[in-house]
Amino acid sequence: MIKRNTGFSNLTAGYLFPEIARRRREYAASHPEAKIISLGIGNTTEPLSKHIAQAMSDYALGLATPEGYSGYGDEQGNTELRQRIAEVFYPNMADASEVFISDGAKCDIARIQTLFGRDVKVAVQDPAYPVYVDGSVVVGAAGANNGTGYEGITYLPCTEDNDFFPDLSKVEKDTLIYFCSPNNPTGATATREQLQKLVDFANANGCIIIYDAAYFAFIRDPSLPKTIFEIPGAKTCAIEVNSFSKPVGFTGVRLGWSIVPNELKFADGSSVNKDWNRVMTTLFNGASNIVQAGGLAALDEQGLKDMKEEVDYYLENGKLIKATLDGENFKKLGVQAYFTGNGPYVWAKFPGKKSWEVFDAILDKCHVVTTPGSGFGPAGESFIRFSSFGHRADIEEACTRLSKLEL
Ligand code: PGU
Repeated sequence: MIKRNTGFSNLTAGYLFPEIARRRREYAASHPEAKIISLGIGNTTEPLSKHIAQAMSDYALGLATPEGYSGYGDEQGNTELRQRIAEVFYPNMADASEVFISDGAKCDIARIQTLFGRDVKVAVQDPAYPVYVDGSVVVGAAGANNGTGYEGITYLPCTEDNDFFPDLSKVEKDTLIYFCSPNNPTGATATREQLQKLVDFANANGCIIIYDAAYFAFIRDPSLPKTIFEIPGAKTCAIEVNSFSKPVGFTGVRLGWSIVPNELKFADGSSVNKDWNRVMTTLFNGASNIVQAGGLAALDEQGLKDMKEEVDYYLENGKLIKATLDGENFKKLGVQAYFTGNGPYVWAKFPGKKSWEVFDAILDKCHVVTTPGSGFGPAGESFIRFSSFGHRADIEEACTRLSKLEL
């Protein structure tokens, strides 16, 4: 018989979000009267921009004509879209040969793990988006969980004590560092100075940063960098993964991109961009051409305007949630809530409580689904993540219910 990939036996729990969905289903089955509202998974809820939908519809209809039909495209993506992404988001920072179009940031993170293989050392912010750690375990770059975390992973606590920016001195030389800003789940958005520190550290220590900028479109403070490539030195030490999911509601449509600089090298001097090109051409067959037409529409004048409006809507939701968590009721509970206004998540500490315990209490008493902070790593214990993705009326209703929460 074929042996199981030890990476899977090393994983200690199921993936976080299906586990939350399972608990929600179970609760709903035993409480059919409950009108459950989700502030859990960061899933977009507002309709697509008509402009973008029209572009995809036109492209799809064109496929039904002899002139408009096309089959496989370039695996790295439509040249025009690669150019447009470089121009719009990375002026003087990256060119089209460094842009790779994909079916989303999560899928790129998984493929990046095949790029570095099982022998790489890994460091993550703690708490962090679970895919960095779970994916590393699956490919064997991390071992078993010893109760405080997976062997081979350096956890870098990001807490209120360090203003949610990690102490890099714990990172060994030649480590792959996952860094997410605006951060999921804490919402912390790194400043120029902080990112310069990170880049300088990586360059000095042979590290490569996997910079997840999936929430870049939420940054409203003009002093904060939207891409790691705004930082001098980043091109010799960083890869950026990014996505249309949150900016234009493509969570179901699926479209993302990565930037792998031509200057970035492995220890033997070989090009990371060339190997990434090999991964993308060999293990991926290109993003849907219909969806790429939508991506192009998202980056023209109208598309960019629609993007801003859509993100503003969610940011407004975030403010409502933050105001609720700052209210009298939560003060009594000793809750401290963090919301930067530059990301979609509100991160709240419930002192003395376990995250899953608070999750269950909020589900049971308010019929609101949240995400337990401990699901993002050991330093997330006692925290709850509130997502600001939702229809305004649902957010308002959830806030009304939350403001009466008793624990
Ligand atoms: N990167 C970060 C930091 C994310 O939070 C998410 C989604 C992604 C990437 C995924 O981007 P795609 O381009 O759509 O693949 N995080 C959500 C959804 C959960 C999930 O498993 O992706 C969340 O609630 O954290």
